[in-house]
Amino acid sequence: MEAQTLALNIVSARLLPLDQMPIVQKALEWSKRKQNRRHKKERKKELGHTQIRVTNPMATPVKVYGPPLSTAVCRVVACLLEKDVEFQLISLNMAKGDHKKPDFLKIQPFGQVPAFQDEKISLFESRAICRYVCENYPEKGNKGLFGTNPLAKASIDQWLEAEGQSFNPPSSALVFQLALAPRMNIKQDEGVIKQNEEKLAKVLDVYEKRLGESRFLAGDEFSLADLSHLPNAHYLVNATDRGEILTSRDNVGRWWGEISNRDSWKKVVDMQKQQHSP
Ligand SMILES: N[C@@H](CCC(=O)N[C@@H](CS)C(=O)NCC(=O)O)C(=O)O
Repeated sequence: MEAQTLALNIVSARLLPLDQMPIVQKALEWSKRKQNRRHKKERKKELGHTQIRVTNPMATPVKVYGPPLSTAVCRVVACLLEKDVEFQLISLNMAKGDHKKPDFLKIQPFGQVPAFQDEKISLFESRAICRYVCENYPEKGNKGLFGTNPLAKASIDQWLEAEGQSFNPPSSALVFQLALAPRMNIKQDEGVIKQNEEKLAKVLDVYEKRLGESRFLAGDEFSLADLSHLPNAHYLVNATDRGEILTSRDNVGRWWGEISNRDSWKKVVDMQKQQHSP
C-alpha cells in the first residue's frame, strides 16, 4: 500500500486532522523521499541510456532506435558522432520483443535494429542510414566522411560494399560463435568457426595488401568505409580470443589501431559500457 493511502486510512479511522498526526507526516515524508529517489534513478537511467548526445531532446529531430551493444546500431551511432549530428538513442527492450511490435515494424518492417528517424522520414539498414547522414548533413562534423566528389564517393562505396558483402558475414558469424553463443548457453559449432576463420583470413589478405598502399581503405582519409568495420572488428578483438586475425597483420593491425582510437569510436565503446553497467 502507498504511504499516502496508508496515512489517509489512519486519519479517517481516528477522525483527527491530518497536520496534527506525526505518523501521517512521517509517512508523507517517507513517500516524498521514495518518490525523489525514484525520479533520480529514472533521470540517471534516461541520461545513460536514452538521451545520449542530446542537449535538448525536444529540439533533436534525429532518433536512433536500438541498443548500442548491437553492431548495426553502433555503426549508425559512430557515424552520427563522427558527423557531430545530435541525436537521441532510444533503447528498446529486445528481450521483451519491442522490436517486433506493430509500432516499431512501421519504421523497421523486418523487426530489426536500428531504425532511424529524422523529422518525418524514417529509414532502416545501418549502412544506408550512414550514407543518408553524410549526404544530409554535408557541412557538419567530418565533411569528407563520405567523400566530396564522385570518384571519392565511389571508392568509399566500393569498400563499404566489401565490408557488407565480404567482411561482415564471416566476422559476424565468428562474433556470434565465439562471443555470444557461450553467454547464451548455445553450443559452439567448431565447423562454422573454422570455415569462417578461413573466409575472413582470405578477405583480410586483400585488406593487408590494400592497406600497404594507402593509410585507409578508400584512400588517405578516414571514411565511412573504415568506420563501418569498427563494430564487428571491435568485438572480434575485444570479446573473442581470435583478435590476432586482425592485429597480427602489419597493415591491418596498424589500421585497426588507428580507426579504433578515434574519439567517435571511443564514445561508442563508453556507451556500450554504460549499457552494460547496472
Ligand atoms: N543489415 C541490417 C542488420 C540488422 C540486424 O541484423 N540487427 C540485429 C542486431 S545487430 C537485430 O535486430 N537482431 C534481432 C532480430 O533479427 O530479431 C543493418 O545493417 O541494419
